[in-house]
Amino acid sequence: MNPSTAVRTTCPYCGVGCGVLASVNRNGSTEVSGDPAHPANFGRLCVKGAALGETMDLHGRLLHPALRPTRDSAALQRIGWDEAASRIAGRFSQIIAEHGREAVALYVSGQLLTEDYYVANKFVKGYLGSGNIDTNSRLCMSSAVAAHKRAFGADLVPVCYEDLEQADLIVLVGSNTAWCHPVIYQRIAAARAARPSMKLVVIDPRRTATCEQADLHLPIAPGTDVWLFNGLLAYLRREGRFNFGFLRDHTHGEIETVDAAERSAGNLDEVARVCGLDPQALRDFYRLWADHERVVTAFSQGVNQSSAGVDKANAIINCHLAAGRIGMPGAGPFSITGQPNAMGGREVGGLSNQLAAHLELEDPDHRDLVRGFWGSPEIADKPGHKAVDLFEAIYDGRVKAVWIIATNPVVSLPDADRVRAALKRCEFVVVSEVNRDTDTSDLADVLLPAAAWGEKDGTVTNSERRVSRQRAFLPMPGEARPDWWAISEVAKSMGHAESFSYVSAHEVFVEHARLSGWAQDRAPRMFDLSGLAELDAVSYDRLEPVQWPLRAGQTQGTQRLFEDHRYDTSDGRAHLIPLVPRLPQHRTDSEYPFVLNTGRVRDQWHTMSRTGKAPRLATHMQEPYVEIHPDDAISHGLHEGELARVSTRWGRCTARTRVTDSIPPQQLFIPIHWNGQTAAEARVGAVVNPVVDPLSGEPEFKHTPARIEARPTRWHAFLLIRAAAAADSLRDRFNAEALWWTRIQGTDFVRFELAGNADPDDWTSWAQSLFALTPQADWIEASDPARGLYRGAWIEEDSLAACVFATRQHDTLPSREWLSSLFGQGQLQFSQRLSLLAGRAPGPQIDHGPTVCACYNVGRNTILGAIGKDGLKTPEALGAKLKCGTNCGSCIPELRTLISQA
Ligand SMILES: Nc1nc2c(c(=O)[nH]1)N[C@H]1C(S)=C(S)[C@@H](COP(=O)(O)OP(=O)(O)OC[C@H]3O[C@@H](n4cnc5c(=O)[nH]c(N)nc54)[C@H](O)[C@@H]3O)O[C@H]1N2
Ligand SMILES: Nc1nc2c(c(=O)[nH]1)N[C@H]1C(S)=C(S)[C@@H](COP(=O)(O)OP(=O)(O)OC[C@H]3O[C@@H](n4cnc5c(=O)[nH]c(N)nc54)[C@H](O)[C@@H]3O)O[C@H]1N2
Ligand code: SF4
Ligand SMILES: [Mo]
Repeated sequence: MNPSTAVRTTCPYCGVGCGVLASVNRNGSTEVSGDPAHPANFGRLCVKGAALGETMDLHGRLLHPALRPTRDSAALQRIGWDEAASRIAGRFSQIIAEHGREAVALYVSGQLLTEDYYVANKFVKGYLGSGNIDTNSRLCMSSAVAAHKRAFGADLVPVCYEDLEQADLIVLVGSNTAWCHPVIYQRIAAARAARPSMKLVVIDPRRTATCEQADLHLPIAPGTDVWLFNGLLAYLRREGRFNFGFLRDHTHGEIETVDAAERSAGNLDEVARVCGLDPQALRDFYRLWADHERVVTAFSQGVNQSSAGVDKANAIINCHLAAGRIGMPGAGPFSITGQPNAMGGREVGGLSNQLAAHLELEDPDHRDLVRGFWGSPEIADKPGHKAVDLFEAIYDGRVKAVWIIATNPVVSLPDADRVRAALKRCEFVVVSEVNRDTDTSDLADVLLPAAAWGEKDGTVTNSERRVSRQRAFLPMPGEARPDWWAISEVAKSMGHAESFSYVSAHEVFVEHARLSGWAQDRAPRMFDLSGLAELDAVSYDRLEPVQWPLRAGQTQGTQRLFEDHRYDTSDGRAHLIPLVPRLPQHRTDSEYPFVLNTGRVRDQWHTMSRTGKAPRLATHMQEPYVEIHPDDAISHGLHEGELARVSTRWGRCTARTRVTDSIPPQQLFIPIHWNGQTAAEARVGAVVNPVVDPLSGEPEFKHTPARIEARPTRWHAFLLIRAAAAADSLRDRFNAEALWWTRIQGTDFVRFELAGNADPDDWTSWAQSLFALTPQADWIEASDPARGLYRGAWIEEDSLAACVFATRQHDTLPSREWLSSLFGQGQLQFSQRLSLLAGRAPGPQIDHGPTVCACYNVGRNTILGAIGKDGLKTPEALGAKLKCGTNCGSCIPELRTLISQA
């Protein structure tokens, strides 16, 4: 790639917000690399970022606005944008006229750009006059938001990435940083390599890849973090580590908070018991924390996604305030944000209980200010529904029309089958999507095609308050348009032409920046971007990454907050919050004896709408799985690789068993990514309880009582097929036959793993009908019905077009590796044709094992061989020999684990 002609943009995945250089090759393919000049990543990318180029094809894209003529129809009817906008405006207006403004809602996303988000929020709060806009950030960051507001008076993240490098101790709480924020993890690893005295503690029930670097891992009992940090607070006081000068001058609430901590967690051994920890390990952690002035306590979903999520976050913040470890280099509490623009959404007020620009919905003066700024006819005067409640209101008909933008709630909300039922009952569902088929868009009455990453322009804000540009480098395909444009069209159609006449993202951005500085004298607040309010289009286009606040007249952003120890509370002090720990609402019992935990895998992003397209990313974790401890596997008769069914009071799902002692007994873990497009029965949202935190409304995704059992199956199979389009229709066929399936994207083919409860009447006709073969087709097969064995392959013009292998036991199927490789090579050699039904290359076999390094496709067995036979003992040595870990570095934690295991 030529860096001088590449477009500088920002990665569309996680909240690290890495700078990306993107360019389009002559053949139309996209090439990406890390932007060395971006201060979030200095040229690094993780494997998801590095594989962006593989996700850009238009297969499956929604390219035109469309209507679904009836709810059950699979076929869509193409319409124009004018008609789409006027239909939406018409239905919304009609429903509001009949049922009031509370009967319509928008449900949006932390993956919108700030400009989209700003327009959505302005439309609903200022022009529909309702608080009914909420976002998937409710599922993600809302507990941190509420905790920041309680402690600091506003949603403010004090620290920056450099603080992680300057810290002497980093504590990661409920964060699988190595997989979910890999470039932050790489920065931590590099800082530790340069300064080995730096300590790392990980607090997570599971032993994740993140623990590989840790000096100490505390496998905390799920849901008990408030005890742990209350205990730390009590310990700090006992050990004389309070900063009394800081407490006196800059905080409020110390006495009540310490009292509450002493009462609930004054006895260390008792805390260790409740948290399921070894008392000595707990004491070691408390001592480390007490002894290191420069400590960053970073937290993520193990904290936020809990019915005590806000309290967990405040318990952490309390300790930092008591010790005065905030507003200085290398110290502070740090909520690591998930989505690329979780922060931008909070700035514009995208949650149903916020207004805009850190102004408060429930403050009449603030409402006046914003209404005045917008010149809007009305303004929301009470909070709208929070996400889980919103879908409940849709279910029972209080909300009759919903417009869903850039999120997939039928997969990602808890009690997801009820969410699907709610949308089925809803009178009018609009979905703005990049993709035509998602579990949510399947239920839309009107579909609007959105411009995707690389096609749209705007800004995102990362975890350290840094605003970066996303820049377009591709034309918008078909009639896809940016979301801010689509929302403006509908607003215009409802009679608000003057207020939504934007012609570019730039115009929206400067309005947002102006509002952030608006009336700072009357309503002072730390969030301020007014230094960017005068940008012209050219300087907006050239905008360099910058951290807010950036006040009018300033040219430099602000790296770290609270260095002057002024907070956004009414008394200007930071507030310690007294906390009474409580257990999750739903506990395990004899019927549901396991705690089900859910989260992410290294190489997939959420509902896989983009990462699912990249063959490289499919190699690491290929299928939906459930992690279970070996003792539990034995007592439940479950074996590695078998299908297991997990049931809860809310639903059930099926995934492949992974037996591992990285998860404690009586706990299960299932990843969130698989959905109705990529697997049958694997939507984990369907089994998750809909309990939420009472303050933030964030769901308890990490804790649902569950039971597990083997899923009965008569046969297992895999199928490989060349044509992607044919693969799409197979999915419907498998669903109709009630088979279990999962779909895996390969380089030149699609693979399905299958399981069924009853044999087909005739394997040959079943297999041939999958591919709609004519009698003339070149089909070779071998079968042994008595043993349930069937193998068939379709050869077209001398190359492999498809094959299917079925058997009784899943572990007696041949490796998929060699067969997969045949799709890339064109014509089969004669010897290959002969070996086809054996499923193995002619000659001796090498089994590389499951992929560890996705960039260079290096398998586990190959790595173990190099460690054992060649005596390689470092990731660097392995990299020098095998290349693994030398591109994006995402697999280095796993390489270290393999080295230590060997
Ligand atoms: N590869 C990848 N990266 C991503 C994403 C993705 O989809 N894929 N999504 C992005 C988004 S939106 C988000 S929000 C972030 C999430 O990033 P993380 O929060 O790091 O990821 P999770 O896997 O959801 O959960 C983190 C950990 O919390 C632990 N945990 C569960 N219960 C408890 C508990 O009671 N206490 C403690 N201390 N820990 C607990 C889980 O075992 C899990 O390992 O990742 C972002 N990055
Ligand atoms: N069980 C369980 N559930 C969870 C979690 C968990 O840990 N456990 N985590 C929760 C968290 S933290 C999060 S953030 C959510 C994420 O959950 P979702 O937001 O539902 O997941 P995505 O797959 O990212 O959905 C984004 C959708 O927007 C589309 N899209 C992408 N770009 C654009 C665009 O520019 N415009 C438009 N209009 N559409 C676009 C994509 O194609 C995709 O379908 O999941 C939550 N759900
Ligand atoms: S860490 Fe990876 S996913 Fe996150 S922004 Fe950077 S490249 Fe993208
Ligand atoms: Mo998230």
